[in-house]
Amino acid sequence: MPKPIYVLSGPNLNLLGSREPDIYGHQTLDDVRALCEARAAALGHAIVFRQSNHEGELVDWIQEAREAACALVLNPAAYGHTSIAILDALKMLNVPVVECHLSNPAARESFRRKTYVSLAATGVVSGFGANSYVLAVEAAAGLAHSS
Ligand code: CA2
Repeated sequence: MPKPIYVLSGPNLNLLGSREPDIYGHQTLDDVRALCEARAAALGHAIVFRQSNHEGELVDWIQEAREAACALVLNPAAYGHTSIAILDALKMLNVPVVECHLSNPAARESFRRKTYVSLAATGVVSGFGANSYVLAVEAAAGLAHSS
């Protein structure tokens, strides 16, 4: 079994499914976890799936992924638009990074159009609701195999 794919989610995503379903869908983060686990297992991978509302905790987990993960899927949520600390942590990572968003930030308010995370990501999946995570896990597994 290869090292797991880390799937990390940022602030407020613990409340997914409880509001703004027109933008983010009706599925909860537990639903997303189940979808990711199933897709990863079909591809021969385990996942480590975590969410935090705290920037420093996300930085700690990204640092942990340096040794423990074969690839990282990250939905940084609002921290993607603000956090140079997360960008710096990602730059120290030696495994592929797939940035993931439920919505399509490029089609929303102007302040969502820039994400610092994109500067360190191998690629970005956005706009497909919960399926963005599944597609990102697929991409991460493919990148892990080829790296
Ligand atoms: O589309 C995404 O996945 C975002 O990363 C979600 C962030 C937003 O700041 C980014 O621009 C795009 C917001 C997450 C809010 O979490 C929710 C909590 C409850 C219900 C829905 C979303």
